[in-house]
Amino acid sequence: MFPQLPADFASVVETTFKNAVASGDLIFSESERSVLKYDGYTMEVRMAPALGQKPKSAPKPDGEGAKKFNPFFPPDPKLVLGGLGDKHTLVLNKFAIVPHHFLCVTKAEESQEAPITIEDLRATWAALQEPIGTSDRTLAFFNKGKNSGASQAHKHIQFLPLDKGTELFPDKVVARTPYEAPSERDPVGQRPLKHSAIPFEHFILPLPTDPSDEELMMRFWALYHRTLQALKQNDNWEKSFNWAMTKEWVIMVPRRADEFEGISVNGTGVVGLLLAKSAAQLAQITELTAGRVLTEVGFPVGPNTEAHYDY
Ligand code: B4P
Repeated sequence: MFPQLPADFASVVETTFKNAVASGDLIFSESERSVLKYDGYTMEVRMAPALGQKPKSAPKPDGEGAKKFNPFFPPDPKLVLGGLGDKHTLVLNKFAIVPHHFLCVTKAEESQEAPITIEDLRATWAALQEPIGTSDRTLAFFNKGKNSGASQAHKHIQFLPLDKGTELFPDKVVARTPYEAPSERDPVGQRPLKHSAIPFEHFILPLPTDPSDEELMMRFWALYHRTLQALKQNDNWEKSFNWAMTKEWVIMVPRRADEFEGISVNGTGVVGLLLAKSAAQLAQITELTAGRVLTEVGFPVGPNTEAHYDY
């Protein structure tokens, strides 16, 4: 059912990464991690000053000139890690701040705005299965829409090997309310969970260890319905959101802005892994608080309308 990762995937990633950095085909920027502690949760900021020099890359997915250059059609052979099933190719991120950051791009020329398919979800699940390098698990993330932090218009899901010991706020939620087999009360795990101390709107569902197509798709759709509802309640019709996933959970966060006071946020940010492109920006996030930044680019936690979702 799930597509097969290329044989010996973890070592293919390590070798291709090493060679691409050495040849200059991959630009790796050093970064420094800071942990911000809040009441009930922690967040992290990676400060990568070299990224501040990087020109603002491609136009927005639906922006003028979005057709210009597509780095994923075809991807640079020096960065390719192999195929994943019939529909996807795995490729290293050309501008990484975390070693072995890779992407899963569609083989066909498909838009980042196109709906997520079961093939995309199967590929995502398959790519989460093998730990890479010294990491013990991987975070998948997806930026959808012009307010989500996305800059490339070709459909791509990103994969970030997490440093050992990284705890993300959805981990806490799922530790308290682990996956439950479907029941009459909740046939497809459709009632999303929230972290009580997180100030911005978010929807989380725990995942089973060996999900079926239906379990993956229904969870994705359950979160998507809440996300659309939140956007509608806030009179926002852009349909921008971030979706992120580990082997344990899936989360969706509706978005209203790409950045706040110059601080850009993508799918890593909404799970608590923020990016600062200068020491000044790190100080700014510390002063504003991560929760404030994330509420400004997302929405404040909304009213509970769960009754609407009983099928
Ligand atoms: P998008 O979905 O379009 O946007 P993004 O991840 O927010 O990256 P962006 O390009 O806006 O860069 P930013 O300075 O914010 O993703 C496009 C992806 O394709 C990116 O990963 C990009 O690097 C990659 N890409 C572009 N051209 C490519 C090519 N020719 N071949 C292969 N890949 C190509 O952020 C810079 C980088 O830091 C991004 O990779 C971003 O994902 C990552 N990042 C941001 N926050 C992070 C965090 N907290 N921890 C670790 N990494 C983080």
